[in-house]
Amino acid sequence: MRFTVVTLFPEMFESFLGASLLGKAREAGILDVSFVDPREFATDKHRTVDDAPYGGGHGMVMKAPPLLAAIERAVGQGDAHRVLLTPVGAPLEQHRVRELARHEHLVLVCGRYEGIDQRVSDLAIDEELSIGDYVLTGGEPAAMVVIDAVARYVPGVLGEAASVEDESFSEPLLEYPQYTRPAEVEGRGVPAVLSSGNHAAVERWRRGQSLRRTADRRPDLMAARRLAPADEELLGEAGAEPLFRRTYVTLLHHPVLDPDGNTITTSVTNLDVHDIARSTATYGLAGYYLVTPISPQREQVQRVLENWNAGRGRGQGRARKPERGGPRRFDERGQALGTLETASSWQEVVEEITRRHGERPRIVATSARPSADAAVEPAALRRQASDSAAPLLLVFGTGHGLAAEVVEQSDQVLTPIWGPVEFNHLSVRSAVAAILDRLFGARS
Ligand code: 4FD
Repeated sequence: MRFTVVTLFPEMFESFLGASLLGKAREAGILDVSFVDPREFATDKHRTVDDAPYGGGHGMVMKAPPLLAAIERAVGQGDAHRVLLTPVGAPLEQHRVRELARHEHLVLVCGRYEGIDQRVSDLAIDEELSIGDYVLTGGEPAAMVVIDAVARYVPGVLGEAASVEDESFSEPLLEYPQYTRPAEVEGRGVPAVLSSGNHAAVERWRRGQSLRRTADRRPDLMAARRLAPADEELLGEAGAEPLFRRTYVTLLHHPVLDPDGNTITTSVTNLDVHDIARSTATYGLAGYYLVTPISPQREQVQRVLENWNAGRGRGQGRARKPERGGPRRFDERGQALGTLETASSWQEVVEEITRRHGERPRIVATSARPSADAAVEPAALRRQASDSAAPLLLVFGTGHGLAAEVVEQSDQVLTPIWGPVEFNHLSVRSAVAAILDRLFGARS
């Protein structure tokens, strides 16, 4: 495998390429890395490679002619895949790395200054890549990342050929924790199963840990692959429940606000009963509590529940065309409603969850308006809540949102959902779905 790096600073690569596995691979002739410096192709006596941007503004832009000439030299006679490292490129992910490794010759172009003339990319680049959402003073560290990640796929670079795919992101599961001697470090030991000599038990433990880490830290990956029944069992053995299994949604019809900011009680609507139950079931949550102090409305919801549970709605009765998929639809609806319970106050919900888990839930209020106090982003909430074993209660308000007393008694407030415009009037059903998807959904 051959890399040619177009850079003003080839010396930056020296220690990186000399050390460890890459150094050995170069010595063995498995990897070839060479450099072309665009300054060699500058034509004026000062060897200028940058200039002020057309249209004005601060900073300097890399000129096209020396860079184009350098890329042409880097490509040479044969075929090469030309990559520009830039913050506006496509995110580099393992599957892209695997594809890059299929090319015999990669030309990696490193920019400096505030960027490069767009025509370089238009005329002489096959693909723009970014190693992440941050800006570097130059593309060189990004090129090193590409070389390192791609080289792992070159046969002979890693010790055993088998170990390339056997790691994080190949199967979309995070790696399990590793331990080596000594047996005790500052009072912390090693999980006993790893010293048991029972190979099958070790494999089970490792897979359970991988699943658990993925469920907690990267629920987006978990949602993308979904849990097989065997994985469910392993996850159960791997300690505390993953966050989604100890997360509850509650929908309050009291105390909530009217448009003038008065505290009121709203009426239960059928759509909120069914649609939110379907959302909580879709993301595998522990429960959905519908709260209203109006007992006839709780009883009405209970009757709906009993209907489904007693089977009148589950495969017979009101299905218009039961012969065409009716029963299955009813079963799924019944399964969704299985997560639903009613309560007369939100304090009752907190008490019930506390009873079930032996621990008070972390209470997180939601609001469509920016809160005065620091609000927590969904990703930060997921990290914090995953780190503790406590259950999580997400509180949603009907009407014009939760009364101040609910927000005050919550541990945190979640940041509002925004699109790119000022209009912000999601139904509570849509807000629940959007927030659950941010916390527990797959990313495309
Ligand atoms: N996130 C990355 C790559 C390069 C870079 C540069 C245009 C700036 C971050 C072309 C603008 C190159 C990355 C150099 N910063 N800086 O992959």
